[in-house]
Amino acid sequence: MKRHPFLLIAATVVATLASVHSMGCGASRSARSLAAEKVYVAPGELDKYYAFLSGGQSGSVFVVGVPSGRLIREIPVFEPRAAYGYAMNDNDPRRQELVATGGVWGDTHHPILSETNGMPDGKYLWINDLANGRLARIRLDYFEADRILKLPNMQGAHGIAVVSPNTKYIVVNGEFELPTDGLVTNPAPYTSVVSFVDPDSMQVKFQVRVNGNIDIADTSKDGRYSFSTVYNLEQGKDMGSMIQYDRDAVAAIDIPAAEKAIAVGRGEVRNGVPILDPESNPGVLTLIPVPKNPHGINVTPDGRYAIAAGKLSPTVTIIDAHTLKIIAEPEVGLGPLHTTFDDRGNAYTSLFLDSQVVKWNIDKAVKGAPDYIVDRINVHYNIGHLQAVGGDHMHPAGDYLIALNKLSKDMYVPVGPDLPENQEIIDISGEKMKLLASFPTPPEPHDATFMAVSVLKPLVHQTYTPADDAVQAGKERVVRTAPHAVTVDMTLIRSAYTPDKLEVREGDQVTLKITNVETIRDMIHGFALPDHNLNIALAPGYTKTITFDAGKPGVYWFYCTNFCSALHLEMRGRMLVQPKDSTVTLTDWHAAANVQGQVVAGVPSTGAR
Ligand code: K7E
Ligand code: CUA
Ligand code: CA
Repeated sequence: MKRHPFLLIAATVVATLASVHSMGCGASRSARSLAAEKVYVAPGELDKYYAFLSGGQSGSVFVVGVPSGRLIREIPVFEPRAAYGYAMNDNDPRRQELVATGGVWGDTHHPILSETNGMPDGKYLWINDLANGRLARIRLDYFEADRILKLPNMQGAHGIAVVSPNTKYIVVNGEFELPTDGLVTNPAPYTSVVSFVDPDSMQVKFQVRVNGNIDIADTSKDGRYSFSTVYNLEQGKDMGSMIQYDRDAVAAIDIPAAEKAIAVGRGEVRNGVPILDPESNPGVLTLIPVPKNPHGINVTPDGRYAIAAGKLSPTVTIIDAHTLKIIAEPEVGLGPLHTTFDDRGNAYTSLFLDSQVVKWNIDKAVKGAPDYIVDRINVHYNIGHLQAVGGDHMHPAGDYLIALNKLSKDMYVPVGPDLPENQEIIDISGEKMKLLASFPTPPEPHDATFMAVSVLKPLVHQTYTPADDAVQAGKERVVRTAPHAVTVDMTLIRSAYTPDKLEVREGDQVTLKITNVETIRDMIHGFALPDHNLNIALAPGYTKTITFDAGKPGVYWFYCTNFCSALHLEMRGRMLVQPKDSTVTLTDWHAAANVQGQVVAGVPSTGAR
């Protein structure tokens, strides 16, 4: 049979295409399923690690499961939130302090975990607020911030680090320099301080003055030194003058030497905190020269080296963490920002300009061997921090690494002019790095740290222990305590408010104390009040107190915001606000009386005022 030449060509092309197609797709499909298998966590199964990611300008901390990349919880810290918000309680003095020290918003960059023997012990997580110079502590048994500290004598709390191996202090770097006496008119060069904060009392024990903006922090594994990168040794007040010198520094503070000087009263007390001036206290501060405007500083898990990232220089500087001598300055690529580690002597450095993670062998780099670069992998796109599981602790796991990328470009469906940030999970268990999966986050995680789920699982609480002043079931009441003040003690349990009716008058200040008296885990109830800027939620055992203005006359339904039972929609109650000049008699409300169906004697109208 004679074949038409065109058909023959067409058939060949189709066959070729088919074979190419099936080959390409087959190969990528098996690579994909291999990758998928490493990050797939079946429904009902648990992740192996928590990753705590800073939330940047969101002011929060994101808790992500690894390897799945699932967002498990957002911990609101410098951010008001109905449930779990920091001190979301009007009569909590921490609330007023928060507002007075910069407001309820913040810019979180560096999550760090409390350590015992150089490993996370599951007690606390700290996070900085760069914007307002604050440090927050999160209790990991509740996943809630319990203390926020405003740091005196400094502005811009940037790098923070736990003093290893047993969390002696939290080191906080003051990034933005200030006049030493705090006076605007002082013409002297501005300086800054590194703060040493007690982890339990959350008090600043002492500060050490350092010239030049102090950026990122880490500590030696033996508790001896804190290391901070300094990018403005010039003490310039504008960008041009901050990049004059060829070399800036890593500031190494000898912690025992500083403690000794403080103990003999060598600190100058300012705002209640002693500040050590290194010039009159030799031995406290060593400045190690590194290429200009460095960024990250990371100590190797074995405690031998501190590695400073060049940022403007394509190198990292390897410093001996005991002698403080520079050992080597290997080239790694363009825009090195941060470094993390595996359990096999390798370092992984993020390259912002190259959009890569570079893996390099520390011993080889130290010895000057030419083949110290092990591997490079592209990330998407423009990575800032990176963290390997345990890379910031003494025993890294060497399995997963998260790349925290600033730009996602076309990785996700478009969501307006701004796109989510892109975090990528990379398998570092082999010689070559393998990109496994990516997940988006709201802007903007700067850094991450990991903890094994097995450490925290037995420590996490199921319910709150009720506070001493919790409202008890049967003791609910509505009482007029002053001519224009009403106190309400309320309880919540599936699925009702007690009391479910509040009578007040225009111009009243209402102080509402609510306790969720549920005793089973996870049974949250909400209390949202229309047109009163009031939206709170309470976990079992929790009590919150809110004071608010009764507002305009009318009927307002408060309702539960958390689906709690088949009668969740019916979980509602009324606040009746009578006009100022109303002659209606308001009634006090008492639980016991209510149960007996008696009317409690009315309180006279306060219309005449
Ligand atoms: Cu590099 Cu604030 Cu840690 Cu951002 S900082 S990237
Ligand atoms: Cu309580 Cu819904
Ligand atoms: Ca500089």
